[in-house]
This record gives sequence, C-alpha cells and structure tokens, in this order.
Amino acid sequence: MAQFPTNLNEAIDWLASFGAEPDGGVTRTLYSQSWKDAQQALKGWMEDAGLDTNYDSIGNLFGRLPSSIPNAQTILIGSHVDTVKSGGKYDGAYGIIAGILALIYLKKKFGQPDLNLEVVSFCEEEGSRFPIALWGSGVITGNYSFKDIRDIKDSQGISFETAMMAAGFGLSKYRVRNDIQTFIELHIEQGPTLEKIEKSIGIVKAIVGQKRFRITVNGESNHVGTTSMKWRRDALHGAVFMIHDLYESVKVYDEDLVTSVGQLFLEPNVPNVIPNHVQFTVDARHPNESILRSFCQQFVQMFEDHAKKFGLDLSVEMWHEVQPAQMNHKLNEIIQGICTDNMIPCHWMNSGAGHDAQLFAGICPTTILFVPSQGGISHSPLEYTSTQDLEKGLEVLIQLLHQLAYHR
Ligand code: HGY
Ligand code: MN
Ligand code: MN
Repeated sequence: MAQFPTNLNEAIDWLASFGAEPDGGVTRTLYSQSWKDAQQALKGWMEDAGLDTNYDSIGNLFGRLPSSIPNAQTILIGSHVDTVKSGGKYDGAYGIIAGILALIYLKKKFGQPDLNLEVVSFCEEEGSRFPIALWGSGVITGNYSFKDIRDIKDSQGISFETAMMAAGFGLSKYRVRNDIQTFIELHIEQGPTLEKIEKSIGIVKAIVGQKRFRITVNGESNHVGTTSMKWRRDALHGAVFMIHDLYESVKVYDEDLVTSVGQLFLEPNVPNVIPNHVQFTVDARHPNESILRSFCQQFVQMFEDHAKKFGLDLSVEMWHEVQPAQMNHKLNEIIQGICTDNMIPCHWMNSGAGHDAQLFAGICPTTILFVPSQGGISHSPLEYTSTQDLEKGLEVLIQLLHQLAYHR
C-alpha cells in the first residue's frame, strides 16, 4: 500500500494499525505512543492531501482546506482519535477518516470553499486513561482548562501533566478559537437500531446526558474462617447489595434510562480474607437531565442505607458529567433532504453514546450523523460497519459540506 490510504476501508485498517491488539481490538489512549504515532500519521496524510495542518496546545490535530475569502468562518468536522481499551476500529476513527476523504474530494472537484473546511482529530474523548472525558473538544469549547487536569493521574500513577508534556503538549496557553461556525460529526451508531430497522443513516435529534461516578466502600479485612458473620464489616457484601439495587431501581424508569457498573476493584482480593476495600464505577444516562439527576440521587441514598446497615464507610465521587444536548434541526433537515434526494433510508433518533458533538452544541449549530453498527456492537474488537454503509455516510457528509460551504 502507498504510504497513505486511498480509500475508506484502507484508511480504517491503516489507522487501526496504531495500537493494534492481539485480539483484533485497538488501544490508543491519550498521549501514549500509539496515540502519538496515530496523530503524526494522520498529520502526514492531511499534508499529503494538501491541507494546512496544526496541533493546538493539548494535542488536537487540525487539517484545513482554507476558504478563498479572507477571515471566513470555519465548518469543523471530525471525531476522536483515542479509543477504549481493546476497542473497535471505527469508533472515532471513522469520523476523522471520512472528514479527510471528504476534504480531498471537495478540493479536487470544487476547489476552494467559501468557508474554511477543517477536519479535526480530537486528542481524547473516551476517558479511558485519565478520569476525564471529552478533553479534546472540552478545551476547544471552553468546558475545560488546564486547571481541570491538575491533580489527576492514570491507573499507573502517572500525572496527566507529565504525560501531556512528555508527548510534547501542554507547554503553552490554550488559544481559544472564535471562528467555528458549525460542527458536524460522522460516527458509527454503536447500537442496534439502524441495522434492525434497515436504515443507512441515523439523524440524531439529541445526545443523552451522562453522569459517571467512582464509588468507594471501606470495611475491615479479617480472617474468613474465624470471623463470625455478625461481626464482619465486609466491603464486598455491602457493595453487592448496592449494585444489585442499582440495577433493580432502573426498572421503574422509562427505557431511555441506562446504567452500568463497568469497573470494580477489590482489596486485598485474597480468597481467605474478608474484603476491606471495594471501588466500582457507575455510568448513568438519559436524554432528560432532571430524570437522570433524580435517578442518581435515589441510588446514592440507597448506597448510604446499605453502608449503614453493613457498618461500612462510603464515598461517592462524580468525576464526569455532561448535559443532554439537542442537535441543530436545520442541519438535520438538510441531511434529511440529501437522504431523500439520494433515496438513502434514514431514521431520526437519539444517541445513547456520548460524543464530542455534545459540547459543540453549546457553542455553534452542531449535528452528528450515524451509520449502522453490525449487531449493534461497539467498544469491542467485534465492532464492524460494512464498506457500503461507510461509503453512504461519507457520501452524505460530502453533499452536506458542499451545500454548506460552496455557495457560488
Ligand atoms: O461512552 C461513550 O458514550 C462514548 O463512546 N465515549
Ligand atoms: Mn466510544
Ligand atoms: Mn466515539
């Protein structure tokens, strides 16, 4: 293969080679070597395509097809380059690749646009390495600044600042941009809806809000054999009741409410010792902020009641919170028109996954469009979207950008 990909499928496999895992998944966490290699490779591809490239001070990478009009506003497209641990090769990557291919096509076919067209590879969205998510888009949109990462460390105890500076970033003040007029993200659905109803494009009305918590339960370790059940302060026993009731309590809400315990640590994690320390995460989501808030208040109260009953110490820390976001109806109607004109079956829906578009919706007209995920699987090596569906998404993105940025 040439040094840079020439089509969508080649590009997906090319980018997935940075951080490839033996199980077929991809792991590219913020400021890691595979992350740096991927950003540098994307920069090379953008430059080979004739785009003006630059990094901002935290490692977001931009490739710009400049307008012929001085001081023109910018339409930003793109997605995130980081992944979950052993994630799929489409989540985030597809939006960046489709953005680059769209600009290559538009530049070749129509020349310079009337607005700047810029593709971005956001440095971080997942929150996989450090307890902060949407860092890349969060800084651009003013939701985050360097003070938000000051005291955080990854699971190896490496501080965010050390990792950021070792990767060559975080060395200068962030330059806030005021030229971004529109943000558009193309992304895999990561759910089963489009495949089940046989639609090629998802037009997203709203992205759910999410709240992520770290729950710490402390008790007392002791000998399993010599400590009577009534004298124990067993952290895991209490945590099990908390987690069971978390899943039970969802049942009284509508099906848009979702929650999971995705991570659980146990100490000392030895078969014949009563656990004295449990830490687990709760990720809760809903399109309506007040329903989401009341669900979270309810489960925290339940956890406190169980902690009291078992004589345990409880700490509840919400480390990530993002509000539900409405996508721009006018942009979505243009997408609907493109799908109708091209007889591409589409479906208006909500997004249960969080996305960078969620933060841009707070500063400019924004939307995100989906292509189907086979079996609805994502955040897994089994994540897959057919070439045909990937191409259709790219086609709609190209026509959307042509309508928005070429007026003559
Ligand atoms: O967790 C999410 O919703 C997204 O995939 N980061
Ligand atoms: Mn993801
Ligand atoms: Mn994503």
